[in-house]
Amino acid sequence: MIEMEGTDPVGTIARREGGTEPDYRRIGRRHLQFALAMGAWGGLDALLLRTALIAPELLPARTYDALFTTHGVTMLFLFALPAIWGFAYAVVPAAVGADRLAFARAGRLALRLLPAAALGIRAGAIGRLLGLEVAPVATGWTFYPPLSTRMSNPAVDLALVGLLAVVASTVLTAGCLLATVRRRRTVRWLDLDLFTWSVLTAAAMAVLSFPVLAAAAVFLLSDRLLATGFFAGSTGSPLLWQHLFWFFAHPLVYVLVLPPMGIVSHVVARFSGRQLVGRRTAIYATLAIGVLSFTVWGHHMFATGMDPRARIAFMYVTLAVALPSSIKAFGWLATLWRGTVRLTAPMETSIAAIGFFTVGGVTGVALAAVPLGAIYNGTHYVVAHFHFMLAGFVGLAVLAGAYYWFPLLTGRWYDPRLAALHLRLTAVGIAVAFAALLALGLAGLPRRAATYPAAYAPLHQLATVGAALVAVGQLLFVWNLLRSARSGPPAPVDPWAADGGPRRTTTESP
Ligand code: HEM
Ligand SMILES: [Cu+2]
Repeated sequence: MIEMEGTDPVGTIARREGGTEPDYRRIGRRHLQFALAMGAWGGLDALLLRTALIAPELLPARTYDALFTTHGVTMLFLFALPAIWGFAYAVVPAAVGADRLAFARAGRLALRLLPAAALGIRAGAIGRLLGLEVAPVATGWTFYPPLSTRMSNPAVDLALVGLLAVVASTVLTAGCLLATVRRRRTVRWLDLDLFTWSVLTAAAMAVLSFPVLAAAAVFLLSDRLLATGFFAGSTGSPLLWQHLFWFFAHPLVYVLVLPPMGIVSHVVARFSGRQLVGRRTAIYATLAIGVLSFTVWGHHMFATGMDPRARIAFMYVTLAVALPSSIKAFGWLATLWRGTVRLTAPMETSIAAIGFFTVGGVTGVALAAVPLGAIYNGTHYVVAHFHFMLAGFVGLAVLAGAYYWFPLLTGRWYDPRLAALHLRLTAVGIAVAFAALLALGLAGLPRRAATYPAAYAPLHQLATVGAALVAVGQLLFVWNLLRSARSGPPAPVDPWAADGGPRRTTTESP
């Protein structure tokens, strides 16, 4: 039996022994490299969007629509999701005491499907780069009919096929991870660490929700190519798409949020020098979030004229999800409270992530209230809310994971001063960019629009400054990692032992 106290179950990634790398580690590392490249591409989209918003003459409005579509789809499916699965592959098998993956073939196939997914999803842009005249996908990441059934360009079909590849890859990965824990686990269930629990919950949710996206995408493709009438025509129901889509997409949000919660839980406990306060409760809260997320999809549809009684029901279950989520946040704060805090790069990043989680949560609860949600759903308020969660919390937690596991994966240290600067630029940039959008939304400015009345210009300019800070920060991050992977100082086997941590100066002797 593994004794949890004092040891670090997820801080023991197997090292490369004599040049051979375990399958799970390699698949994880490749997922992470893919996510990094795609995050850069989706980030470039975001920069172009922000530029277009302060200099509308640079880009046609139609291009704005295309950019927010590919930005959203890329960030969610090609950056955040692969990054999370990447950490899961690299870390979970060792954390549960398994020496290899069950169904390793599924894992390898999942990895191979990712480039195919990227090709499909980004076919419009790739076609353009090759000089082809393809009209881009400009449906928004939600692909709502009738827009998505009427847009006749093949880029939409290819993007849907790309989404099918994402579904296949995700379901294979989820199955592979679940089977590995189920079959090869040597640690008792309740002794499993919180990161592993959150990955297991996310994997189970993915298995139950992603196939619904696959079905919806196949129906949509068939409406587009075979003129069937699921969502289009006199028999079709655009609302059916919304139900199917959000039945999938709300759980998706928690598939993206739970493992980052696990990373933050782990990092906060590790660098507070103690166990997470309320560890057991946090495990149950994770499972509760997983179950409840399947009941709340209607809160994305308050504005569709649904039966008011249904709206109220969706409102209450949504508010109920806030409870286990706040349990998590209070657990982190209580752990920090009397802990012996060590402000390493992953710790600082996690603390910033907790801050954004709080803002994202509070702005979200306000949206769950039917009257407010109905008003603000179509404004920049929503963009600010979900970016506080996705960029502020998920994004920063992924960075915290990168800073935590980098020395374990590469055996080398990064430069901690550059990391500190990177974190500050990123956190300040995100706060500025999305506080400005929150204000724009409260002033009633609709989202998904390239043009707006001149009075809103100063806040839009401020948001672009914030985005630029984030961009500069990420350049530092990538440079730091690339350089350190080659020539960083060697890291010990347990890099985060109490007396460890990267040295601030290279001349200091241990
Ligand atoms: C700090 C970096 C980021 C900036 C500056 C940024 C900027 C933007 C902008 C300007 C929009 C269009 C808003 C509109 O007109 O409605 C947008 C939409 C979106 N973003 Fe981001 N974003 C960032 C990071 C992220 C991340 C990390 C994710 C996900 C993990 C993400 C997911 C989305 C989604 C899903 C949409 C909605 C697309 C749609 O309406 O179809 N973003 N973002
Ligand atoms: Cu939702």
